[in-house]
Amino acid sequence: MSGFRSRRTGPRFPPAPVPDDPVELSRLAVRAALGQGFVAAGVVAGFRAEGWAGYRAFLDGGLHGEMGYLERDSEARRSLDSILPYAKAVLCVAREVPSGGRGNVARYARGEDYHDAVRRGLKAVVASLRQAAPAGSHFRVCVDTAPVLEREWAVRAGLGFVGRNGMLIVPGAGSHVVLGEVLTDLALAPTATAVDATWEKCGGCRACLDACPTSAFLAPRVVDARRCLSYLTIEKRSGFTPEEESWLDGRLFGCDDCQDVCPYNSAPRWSEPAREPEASLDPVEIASLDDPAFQERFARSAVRRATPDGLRRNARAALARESR
Ligand code: B12
Repeated sequence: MSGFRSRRTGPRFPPAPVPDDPVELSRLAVRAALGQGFVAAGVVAGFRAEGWAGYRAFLDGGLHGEMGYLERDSEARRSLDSILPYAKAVLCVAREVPSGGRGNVARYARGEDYHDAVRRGLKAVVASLRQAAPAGSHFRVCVDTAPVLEREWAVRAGLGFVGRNGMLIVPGAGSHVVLGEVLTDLALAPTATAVDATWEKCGGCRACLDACPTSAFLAPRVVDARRCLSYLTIEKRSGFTPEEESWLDGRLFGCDDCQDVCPYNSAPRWSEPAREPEASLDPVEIASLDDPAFQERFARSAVRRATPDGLRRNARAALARESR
């Protein structure tokens, strides 16, 4: 969930030599990723996004609201070579987010900024790969920092499937994971068999669709971001309409409701208040936090994404609700 500057680089260097043993290199990449604590890892061979038409339909429907960067970088998401010239394969990883109970900050944003944690792990993986890969190979680490359709690539790498709530669900771990990738111009071997891109693994369950407090799902997997509390509290830059404000229910950053009711996400249940201090922010304190104090407080937190104005706006909405 972040804006980025698209790097529309043209070819600047010769493509990587063909590796002697692409299967062994892929195995090494996956082993190194699991060794870094990622809960799932896999390699896709390819560079064209197959689900781009669905992405385009999301934009054409205006479902992205004020997230103009999604429109600006739309074309770049079609193909990974818009990010890394001659890209041929992607290593995809998933990292579990902190566990915890109810708070006014979504779980993925608690504790260390996941961008930093995932990037650190992937850089270590790249260091191992470099030792085994032919000289002249190139790698680019992405953690929601480049125009990549991360969920699609993760599915194609065999990490899991996309549930009705639109989330990548890792069997055994659930959906409370964040994603990252290493793009490379090395011709790595795929670690997953042909993708079983069916959406049927939710069976008849519609818990997430029914639990969404704002009815943001237009259909299974189709989120109207303009109604999603994650968008409203993190990405929306303008003020709230009275209706939007009435939806927030005290949330200050993000929303996990469509994940917390999912049977693939077992314990701990969301019913218990979280013990971790970073699970909840004090709206009184946040409403009066000035810009430098915000920057200092959230320097190493994903909460920074909301911007000082946005987070103060959310805090004011929470306080207005308390005083009603
Ligand atoms: C914009 C964005 C948002 C927007 C829009 C969300 C949405 N559903 O589209 C808002 C602000 C609402 C949002 C909210 C959240 N987000 Co967000 N978000 C993104 C971002 C930057 C782009 C997503 C996007 O392109 N959306 C447009 C739709 C159309 O694309 P899509 O969701 O990827 O859906 C496509 C795929 O599912 C694809 N697909 C799926 N399976 C397969 C299989 C095959 C074979 C093919 C071909 C295609 C395919 O088809 C769809 C159409 O093309 C990504 C990072 C990234 N670069 O991808 C993070 C990301 C999706 N967000 C993430 C998170 C954690 C969240 C929240 C949980 C945060 C929170 N707690 O508040 C919520 C969850 C809301 C939800 N149910 O989706 C994680 C999701 C991890 C996961 N397990 O899936 C990501 C991947 C960031 C990361 N690096 O970890 N987010």
